[in-house]
Amino acid sequence: MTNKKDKIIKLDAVVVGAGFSGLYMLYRLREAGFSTRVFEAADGVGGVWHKNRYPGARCDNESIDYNFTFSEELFKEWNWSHKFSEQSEILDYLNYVADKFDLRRDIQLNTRITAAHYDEEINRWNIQTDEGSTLSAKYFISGAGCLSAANIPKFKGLDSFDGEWYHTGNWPKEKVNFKGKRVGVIGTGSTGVQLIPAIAEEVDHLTVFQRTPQYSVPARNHPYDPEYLKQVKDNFSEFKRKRRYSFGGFPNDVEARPSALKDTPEEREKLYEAAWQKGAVSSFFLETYEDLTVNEEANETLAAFIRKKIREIVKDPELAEKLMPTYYYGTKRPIQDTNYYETYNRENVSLVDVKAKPIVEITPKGIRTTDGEYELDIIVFATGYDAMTGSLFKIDIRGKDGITLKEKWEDGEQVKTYLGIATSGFPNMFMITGPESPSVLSNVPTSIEQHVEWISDCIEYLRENEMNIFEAKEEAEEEWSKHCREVAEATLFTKTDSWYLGANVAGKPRRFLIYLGGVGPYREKCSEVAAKGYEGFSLRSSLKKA
Ligand code: NA7
Repeated sequence: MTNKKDKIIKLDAVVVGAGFSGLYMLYRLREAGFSTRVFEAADGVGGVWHKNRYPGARCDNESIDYNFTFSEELFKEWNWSHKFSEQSEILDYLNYVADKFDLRRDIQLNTRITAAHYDEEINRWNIQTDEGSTLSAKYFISGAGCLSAANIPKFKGLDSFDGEWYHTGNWPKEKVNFKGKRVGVIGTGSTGVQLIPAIAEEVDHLTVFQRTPQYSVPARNHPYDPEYLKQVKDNFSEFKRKRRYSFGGFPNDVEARPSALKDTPEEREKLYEAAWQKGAVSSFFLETYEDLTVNEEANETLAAFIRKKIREIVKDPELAEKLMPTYYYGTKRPIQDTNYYETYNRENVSLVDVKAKPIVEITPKGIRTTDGEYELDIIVFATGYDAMTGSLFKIDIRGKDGITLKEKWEDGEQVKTYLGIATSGFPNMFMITGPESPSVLSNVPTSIEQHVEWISDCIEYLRENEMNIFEAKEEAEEEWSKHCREVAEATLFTKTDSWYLGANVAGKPRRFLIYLGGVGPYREKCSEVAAKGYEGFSLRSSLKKA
């Protein structure tokens, strides 16, 4: 009798994760004739959209932009209900994609990839899963996502808590009953800002534990006008082209003005007010001024505008001061909301400043700060993710000479990738929206489609040219990493503690891991590299046939 442990499954490609990345990667590789299997730890497809089921969860990129464009038919037959879709609608969409393209037969759910070791001798990846399977693949592809490894701060005493606790990124499928409960929310990032107004009405009392006050602008979400959707769909090709070659991965038609400092205070006020009334982060970022993230003075004009709005909305001036952000606007993940600041006018909502009075421990009854104990029935951790590298480090990935990815990137002086797609020493391993690509500072589905298509084309190229080893060259990644850092350092992004820099996770090295040169220019760079026979990568043939 054989058991799973004895049987080695041989495949062309193994893909981690069944979110946007994994679904499309599977589709492309299967279409190209490669045997491919996707492994997903959760019990359904959808990636972060399967797990982020917390109340208020929705996308803050516009729905018509936040989807796939590889299939015109798919794009045209799916109808988004609102400008900003809620989590369940995006999850329905991804399930629809899985069904439409018959993807499920090659997706193994409830299965986590625990290890992936490159065997140089046979030029294959040996892959282990948590249910005991061993796989052997030519290509190991991560679609694990940039924001999927939950960051639960290591507070003393969490195990002793008598109530319920949840992290927003692993929200249960069953409804959490907040009615009549004393609830504590730790964290005021984009998640906390969505969740807080969504549960405030239901709870008995809500205590928000805030470390950094945030700038947030109104989302002004609304149902889509069918006429608008029709127009976009009728112009699909142009829409797709614009989206792919734009700076942020959004096909934005409104041009920002060059500098906030060239306008008079009255002109600026008028522009900011119009953006505030229109709503959404994109109205500020893409449609006001180009120098907001590179010039401190320009940035302050918008920061001051939002602070003024907070003072107008929050009735208690002392509370308003506690909510006052001071960092450079946009250098932490920009946020949009529905009634966030308004929620603090409610009688049953209070704010605790845990920067001034830090959390000391979780007790059986609640949370103790240096100021005293807050008794709670439920604690919600809206404390974000070990971003960019966390999901990769959860897998024991080993390249040549048994070197782990963590050893190469974290114990070495710097994460280094070439184009955020591959890293030297790890042949035939690809990362979809990996560190040092535009990833989370772009419209992510646009970036995912670009990476998936590039990777799939590359694997086809290797097959056509009878090569079976693909590896980033050290000098190319050295140069790319340096370029990424230089681009980032010319902005204000590196001047603020944020998860973009890993500053939210205790002990994580502080490094900016997102390419800020823009989606369009980045796409052109990747295409140029491919057109030159994958310049900067080493392509060869191993003696043994893989
Ligand atoms: P974020 O943006 O990382 O926000 C996490 C929040 O939790 C933020 O306010 C943090 O404060 C706070 N935090 C983290 N650790 C602690 C500790 N130890 N004590 C108190 N407060 C803490 O995560 P989100 O889930 O909101 O958003 C992540 C992305 O997911 C989002 O951008 C979307 O792209 C999807 P800090 O600001 O670090 O002081």
